[in-house]
Amino acid sequence: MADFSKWIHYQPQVWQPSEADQLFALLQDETPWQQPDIKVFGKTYPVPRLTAWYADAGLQYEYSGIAHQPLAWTPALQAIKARVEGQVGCGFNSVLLNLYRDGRDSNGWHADNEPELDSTCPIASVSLGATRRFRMRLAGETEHVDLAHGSLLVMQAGAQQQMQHCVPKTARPVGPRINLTFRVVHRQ
Ligand SMILES: O=C(O)CCC(=O)C(=O)O
Ligand SMILES: [Mn+2]
Repeated sequence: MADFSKWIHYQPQVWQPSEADQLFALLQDETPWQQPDIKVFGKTYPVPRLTAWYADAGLQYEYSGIAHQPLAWTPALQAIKARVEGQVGCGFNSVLLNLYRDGRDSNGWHADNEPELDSTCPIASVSLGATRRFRMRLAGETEHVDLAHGSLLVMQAGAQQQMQHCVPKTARPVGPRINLTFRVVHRQ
């Protein structure tokens, strides 16, 4: 049996529902959401969700064949980052935000294994808003966690070299969801 518990750790309520409600509303409102293009087998498509990337000044991050320039940390994101760092016990220098507007928005199977990501650090994923299913595959087996409002999912150091994950579309009517994945990006 594939040992998913070696690679992921889920805490359902790191933010109380009222705090999580406030953070969701603030981030939905103040984030300069974009819909960048993704390259898949040489063809370009808009990503099926909205995104924003924040990081320490001077960092660069290229994913899906596109170089991204970071936005500057906001007080709300700094506060979320501080709580995540307290839970995880390591420091992060960037966060990628995703807004899944409804069940048609999704994130396809992938691993966050780009060379600019420090694979000796975990990736910490905060969920706000509608619960969405997070699927993982490891050694030919799949598993899932339903990521709740105010939860924290930690993918341990090295997980991206072992397993893939995705957030599939759903036909079930679901409201919007914001996800924040805190990462460590190498300085160039
Ligand atoms: O929305 C999620 O829970 C996952 C997001 C993700 O995997 C990513 O942005 O790399
Ligand atoms: Mn990911």
